[in-house]
Amino acid sequence: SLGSDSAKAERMFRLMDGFLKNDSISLQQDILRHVEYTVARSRFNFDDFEAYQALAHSVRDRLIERSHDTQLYFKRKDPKRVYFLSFEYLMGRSLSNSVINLGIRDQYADALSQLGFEFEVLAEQEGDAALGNGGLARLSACQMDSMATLDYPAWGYGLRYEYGLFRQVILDGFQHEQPDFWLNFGNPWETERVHVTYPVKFYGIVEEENLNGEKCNVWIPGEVVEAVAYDNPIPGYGTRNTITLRLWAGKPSDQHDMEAYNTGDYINAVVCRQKAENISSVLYPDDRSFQGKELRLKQQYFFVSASIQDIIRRFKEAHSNFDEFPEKVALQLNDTHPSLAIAEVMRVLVDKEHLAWNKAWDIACKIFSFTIHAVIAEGLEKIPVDLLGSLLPRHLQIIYEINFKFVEELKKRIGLDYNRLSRMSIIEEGAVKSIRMANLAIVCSHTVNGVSKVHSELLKAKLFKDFYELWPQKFQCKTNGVTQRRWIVVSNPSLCALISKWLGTEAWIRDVDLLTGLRAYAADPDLQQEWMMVKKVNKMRLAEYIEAMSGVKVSLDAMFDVQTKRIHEYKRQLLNILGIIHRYDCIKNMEKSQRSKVVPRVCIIGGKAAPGYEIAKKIIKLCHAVAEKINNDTDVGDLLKLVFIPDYNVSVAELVIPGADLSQHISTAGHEASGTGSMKFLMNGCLLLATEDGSTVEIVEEIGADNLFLFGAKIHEVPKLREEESPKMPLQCARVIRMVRDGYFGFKDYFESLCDTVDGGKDFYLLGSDFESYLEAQAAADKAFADPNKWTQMSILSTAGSGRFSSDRTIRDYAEKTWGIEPCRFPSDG
Ligand code: GP0
Repeated sequence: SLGSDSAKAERMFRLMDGFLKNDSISLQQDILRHVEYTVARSRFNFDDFEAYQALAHSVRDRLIERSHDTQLYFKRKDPKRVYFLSFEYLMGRSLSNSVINLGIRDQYADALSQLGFEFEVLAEQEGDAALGNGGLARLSACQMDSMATLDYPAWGYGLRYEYGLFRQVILDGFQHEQPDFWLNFGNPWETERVHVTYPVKFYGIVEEENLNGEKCNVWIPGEVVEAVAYDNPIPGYGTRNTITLRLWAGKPSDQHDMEAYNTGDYINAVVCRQKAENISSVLYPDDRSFQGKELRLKQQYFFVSASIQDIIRRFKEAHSNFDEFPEKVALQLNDTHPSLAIAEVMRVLVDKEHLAWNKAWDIACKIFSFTIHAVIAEGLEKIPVDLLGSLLPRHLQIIYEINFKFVEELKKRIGLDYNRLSRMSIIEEGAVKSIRMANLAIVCSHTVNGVSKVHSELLKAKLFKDFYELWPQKFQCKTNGVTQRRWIVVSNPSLCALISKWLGTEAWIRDVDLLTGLRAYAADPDLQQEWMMVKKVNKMRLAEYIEAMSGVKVSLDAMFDVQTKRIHEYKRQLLNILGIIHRYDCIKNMEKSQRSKVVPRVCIIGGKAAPGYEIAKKIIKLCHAVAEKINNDTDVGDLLKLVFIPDYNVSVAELVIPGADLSQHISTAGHEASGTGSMKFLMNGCLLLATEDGSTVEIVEEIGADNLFLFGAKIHEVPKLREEESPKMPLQCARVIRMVRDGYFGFKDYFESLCDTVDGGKDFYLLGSDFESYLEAQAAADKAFADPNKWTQMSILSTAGSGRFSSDRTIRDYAEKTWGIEPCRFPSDG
């Protein structure tokens, strides 16, 4: 009975002595308890890594308490929830971020120092969770932090890859990929939910059956794999709310094997079981290029099916009528990767819940929204019909049905314009008949958005013009943002303290618009002095790392000029390197007396190339070849250094970004959907040298064109420039390419095809055309750097103007204008 239940609960609560305490003695006891009983080392004999593990487990206990409170509260209030479906998350490390968001970092630091440990040193023991490729994946991580902090009733769903993004190792200047088996020493942040498992089915056939006189389709699958939930707590800052990132892992299903065991094929059955685990084993390392591979499709469906089953189960716990589904559930598709969810929701509603097609479709259209990250058609996923048909026969039928009804409707609206009809169709006829996943997502979603103003406009004017004309009200813009908790508070503690001191409050950590308050002091010599000191400290950290990494000693007086991001032709790391060669060449040819005028530079480049992307790999090699030449030229000395930082990832970024003076975001205009790296640099008071692409356009609006260095062709000029008969090739550009071709940096033959991309008659990314303008922007940056006060003022204004690029702003916008959800805050701040 209820009485005894509550008595039982009360007794348990008393036994547990309430919640965990955060005073220094309790924290020390907790850490030691975990050393002894979790890590199973003697309390008196453990190393830094074991201390980190115990520390992490003690933090995890506190996260679990809060996430239980949060979930119970959500359950009680039953608000509309948003489910964020993303195939990739780049979480990086969790320790510092967690204790900061929990508000107990200093307590932990004290407790540890009394045990003879340093918090910072232990935090360095943690490896990165790198379950994603680049911008899209880190964006998901930033947005989770904002959803938690802003108290939204949100869940993240994804895949628990056993191998994250490959580790980049450089040998002789060439990139090699090493597997990232990140779970090797266990992952203290996750909780395996052995009871939260769902069967996910593949292959087989569809049969028509009679159900109470009505025809219905029954899918008889050929393979079943079990999805198991792993929950990762995401604590908000300045709130008790702690939400969940639920990642699915593949486990063999018992249902599946019965037959084999009975027929005596024991060995084969066990081997088969192992295959199931492969589904979630490895992340595809290709950034913005889709792979029509069966395993990839299996991963997508596995993730989608488990998530939808989980969402529907939670809904059904409190509701019995699917009419209420759209009032309680919003589903966000982070790019096309999870868009099979549309077909899956339809399948469940029609085949399992026996709703009429139109009713089910009506519900589906009210719950889905879709974010596009791609810029060009080639970046959009297409799944061969044959592949989908064999793996998911019922889903293929459903997609055909959706398309049939859509095209019928479309004919009524636009007439028999066959060109347009075939462009808009979800099915692409052609050599390989395939499903256009973006079209499927647009047809079903109530809201479709780009990730910066210019990107959203491009979607309407080019990529999805036909759809925009049909449904203008669906199209929105949600400019990306990054979280200041990770990118200032965690990664740049000195700057964090300085900002709070001058603003007289820490409130900007939750309310980022307050950063504009720094504008009033931008010209204040005292702030400038302190600001320079902070930059110096961060440059020192970075310089130490560079020396340890590459043996190159760099001067702290030099301008630290950084370009770190995935290697892509459109991001034009090659333009940067050619510019560096030009600078080197200029210094070499300069009268000795002139050299004192040169602003010394440390050029830093970092980023991974997709393993199969040959040109990108050649860019990495060229960077090393040029660095070898320059760094060993005593004649140039500290005037110019070039370093490649290997294995760029979230934790390396936390070190690099605060130490940068200048950062480059130099994509060919019209190619970067948004760019989110630039926002992190901006927050850290780093000046940008950039093209007018993606979100840079909005950064200019916010901080003013005279506080950054802009150059290059504008978006609307690019198509014309590409049409020109013979591409522009200024002398300086031709000269540096000649140096590469002549073997000045060695590897003559190997670099040939790379040079061809610029002077081979096409120059698709317009390096030649933008070259002079790039050099001018670089010269302007040199000039500004020579005036430290001016530079520092620009730096302060950069941080002051970065508030608009917080993911808090982005998420609030999604919540209000797309998802229709409201904060649901646990009523306590204890
Ligand atoms: C875009 F299409 N992005 C894709 C993709 O497949 N992967 C990916 O990381 C990136 C964009 O390139 C971006 O411009 C954008 O800001 C980011 O997605 C998040 O929207 C890189 O910063």
